[in-house]
Amino acid sequence: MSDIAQKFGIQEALELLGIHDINDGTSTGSKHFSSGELIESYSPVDGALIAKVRTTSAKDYSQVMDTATAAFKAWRTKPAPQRGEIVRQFGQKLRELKEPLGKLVSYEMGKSYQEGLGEVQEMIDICDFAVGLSRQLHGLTMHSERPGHRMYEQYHPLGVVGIISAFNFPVAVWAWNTALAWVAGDVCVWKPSEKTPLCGIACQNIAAEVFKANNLPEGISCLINGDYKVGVFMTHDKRIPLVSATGSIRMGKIVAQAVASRLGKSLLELGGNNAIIVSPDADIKMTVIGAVFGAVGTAGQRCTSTRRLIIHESIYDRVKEAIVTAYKQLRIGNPLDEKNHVGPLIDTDAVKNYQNALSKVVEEGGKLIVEGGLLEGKGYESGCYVRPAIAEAKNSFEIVQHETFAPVLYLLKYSGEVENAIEIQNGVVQGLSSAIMTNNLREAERFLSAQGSDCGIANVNIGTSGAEIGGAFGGEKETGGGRESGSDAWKVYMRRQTNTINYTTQLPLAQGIKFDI
Ligand code: UN1
Repeated sequence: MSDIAQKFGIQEALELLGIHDINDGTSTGSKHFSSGELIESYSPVDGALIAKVRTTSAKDYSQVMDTATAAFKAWRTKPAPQRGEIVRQFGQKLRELKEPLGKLVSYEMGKSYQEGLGEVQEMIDICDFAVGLSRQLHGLTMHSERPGHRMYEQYHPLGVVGIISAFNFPVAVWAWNTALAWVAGDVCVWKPSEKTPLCGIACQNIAAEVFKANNLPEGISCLINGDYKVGVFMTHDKRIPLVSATGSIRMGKIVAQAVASRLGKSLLELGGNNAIIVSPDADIKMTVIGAVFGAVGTAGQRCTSTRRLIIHESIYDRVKEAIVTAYKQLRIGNPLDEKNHVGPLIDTDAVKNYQNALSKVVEEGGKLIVEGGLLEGKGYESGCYVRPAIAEAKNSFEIVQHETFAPVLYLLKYSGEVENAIEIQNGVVQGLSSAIMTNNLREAERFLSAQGSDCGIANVNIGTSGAEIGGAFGGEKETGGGRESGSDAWKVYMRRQTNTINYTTQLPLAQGIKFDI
């Protein structure tokens, strides 16, 4: 363990999370089914090797699927409220382990400890939501056109749900899916990002303990490890009716095509290019807090991160100055140290993408007003720490159209009515999150109307990131159209069945068709 890991108690956190042997993942989570090569997990915080984790081979995968399929047969017979009770216990365990898990998230992924804790809280919240839901998985009843007939619909479990998640929310996005899938009666096979494998093992350990304590079979929660090749096992597997995938648009297109070619369902949460419109009626103080947290929180590596500020020309200079001043206060460094605001990027490839975005925006005619750059020297040895940057740009720039997973904020100007800002906001291929800062009711309602934001999430006087779990989460256009988390997102994890029951001695046909024999 490195000095930083020791100082911030990472070893103790790993122990509490049931991770004892850090040199060979076979001693953790997926013990029986890991015989592939070892992958190494490095912390972007200090560049230290945290652990080696064994990947899932094709043979291991087939054993995992046999176990999951068998577990499904038992799990689906348990009444939904009893499944909810298991999810309640899982949420309770997360409450007990919030600090160590939040710490591991921070150390392995690089987000601030506060955000690591927030991510675990998001898991707890979705468990609470799912517990209540376990008594409310209801369908509708309809009136039949035939006398003495009754019609209704019910939701049944779907089967094995495949989950592919990204490094940036290494634990919460899995929980959004599993908590709902489990109360729905499904079992889950999860491939976490190969950049955050220990977070996956920690979660699997917590879940496995709860299932074991309740004498439930192995296989309700399964973990598979590795890169995209392991994901391909699932996308091509007919035994997986639903694949939920979070990641880049490029990855989503590959997953969607593979799953669709076998007529499976996919739930996609792909890239965003989220904007805040700043109207002449905006509260500037609130705008600055919302925009800065949105742009630099998680070092700009949320799919909901604020990438574009669309500012009315009449207040452009004021807003620009206020934001540039706020950027000067930002402290960048070890995310486990609570005095820092911004941690590292996930790895040095992410740093290259960040640097590339800064040179591209200048090449295309933009101007860097907060220069950014790589931080070097003491505390920055991992080579993953960058300064958040701001560029004045145009929406038509190729780089502005593209999601760069880094703290780069583009300032765009609009003039005239709010419609012009909405047009800019919608003028990208992505459609995840959007916001307007205004105290003008008419503008706010225009932004929320059918002619307004085309995103899955549209906020008023709130930034683009930090959604609560109670709402459906996801986006339109190339963001993929999926909805996870709250509202009625649970329906995608179940199959709907329409039932018509005839309690007469006649067999009348629908649509009045006569057929006598
Ligand atoms: C993601 O970045 O993939 O709304 C998820 C948010 C968080 C979830 C982000 N609740 O920013």
